[in-house]
Amino acid sequence: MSNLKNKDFPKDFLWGASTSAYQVEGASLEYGKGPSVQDVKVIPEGTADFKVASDQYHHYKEDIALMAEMGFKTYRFSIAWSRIIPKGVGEVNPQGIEYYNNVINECLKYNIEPLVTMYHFDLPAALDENGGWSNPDTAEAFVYFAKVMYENYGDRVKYWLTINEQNVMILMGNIIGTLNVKGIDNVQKALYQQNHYMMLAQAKAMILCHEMLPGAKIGPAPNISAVYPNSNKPEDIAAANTLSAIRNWMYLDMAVYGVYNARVWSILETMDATPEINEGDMEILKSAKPDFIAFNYYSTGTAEYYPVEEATAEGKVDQQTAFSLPGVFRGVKNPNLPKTEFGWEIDPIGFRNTLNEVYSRYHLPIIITENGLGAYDKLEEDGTIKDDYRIKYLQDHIEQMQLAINDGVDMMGYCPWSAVDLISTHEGFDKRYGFIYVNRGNFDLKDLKRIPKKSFYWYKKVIASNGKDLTNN
Ligand code: BGP
Repeated sequence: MSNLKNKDFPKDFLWGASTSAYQVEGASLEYGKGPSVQDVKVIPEGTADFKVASDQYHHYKEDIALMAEMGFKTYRFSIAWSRIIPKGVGEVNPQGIEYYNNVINECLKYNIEPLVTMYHFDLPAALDENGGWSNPDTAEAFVYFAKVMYENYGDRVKYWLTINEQNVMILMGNIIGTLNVKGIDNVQKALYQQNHYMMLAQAKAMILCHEMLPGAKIGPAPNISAVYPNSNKPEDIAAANTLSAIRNWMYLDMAVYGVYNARVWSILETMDATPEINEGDMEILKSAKPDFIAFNYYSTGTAEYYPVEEATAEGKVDQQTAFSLPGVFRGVKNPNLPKTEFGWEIDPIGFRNTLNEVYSRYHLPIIITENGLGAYDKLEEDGTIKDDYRIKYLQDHIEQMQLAINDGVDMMGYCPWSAVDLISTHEGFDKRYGFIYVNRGNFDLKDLKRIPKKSFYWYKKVIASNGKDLTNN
């Protein structure tokens, strides 16, 4: 069958882009905001802290006006939990409520649909000090936070995302600064208990959303990557399937069907890492139904069988590096794929594969909430930023997304990372993703001026043509 007979993007397709509060806002301890885990973590050497970030707190009007100029139909941003509820539970900060009211209203002024992530890596530090997600009260605090958001913004926000990249927080929490296993011996068991409480928090927030806001839609937002076997040896295929279940499917099987993925559960049993499940938990998990699946896609993974006798300590891994489990699988590099300047493999065809796999498993509409290229952009003497490499990355991914639509995948939107330059999770300000350049360095704040990059004008054309014109000229 030909790949060329492309269906058009749906006419109400949500073109936009994404950011997260702690990476873009700044004003990290101002206007009544309490500290989050991101404000108190140890910042990797040589990279910026999150105090000022892109200072969107003071530039949101300008940023949203530029998004409107690009023709955005949606803007995915997150609400900082500790800006709304400084200690995570209890008192609400009116200045925080007002700030997001302003952001939401500014979006709506331009007919930009707000797509709100409720929790993006920034647990209030006060909750973290009380055990973080190991403490079941944190799940209740999240539901309270959700209620406050629904009450205040539910009249205008129609699209909600529960938790950003829960799978990355469980699997790579040490890299992104969310890990809390202080004083715990069985770390894996603690992590999967935290995961269970997060799943419950998500389920309750989805149920509450449907009760309080009948017209609204809500979904999870994990980081999903198809996983390839490193060969056609059956043991490598089993390894790839297992990694994919651990990394991807456990999170979506639970969010959509309310069940633990059987393959993962059996591995947790062998690792003595199964969570305690209280009476009634599974009923709650089963009765929560997402309206769509949002996911972040940067690349695929590749895995092979990993004999126990070859087990060694792992090297540096992050959210896009496949990890290992001796006796089961090990992540390996894929020599067929080019890499970004930061070592992330680039796989547009893998995007189509991933979209198809997700759709055939869950049959829910899909919105991409992250996809993009981190690079050392250069501000030229003439004031331009010629990010043709980013345009190429996005062109190739949009093309494959269209092929996925042609395959029958129900796509509702596409929000690359990121709308505006912001601070990377662990690699500082110099790893830029935005359509809009922010004039600052890791340590020199300069003037924080906003400058549209070449990709800004390109994306504007893509949106205006509803994805028909992807050319770069
Ligand atoms: C995802 C996160 C984002 C983001 C992005 C790029 O995992 O949801 O917050 O930052 O990855 O990653 P990085 O910032 O590490 O380059």
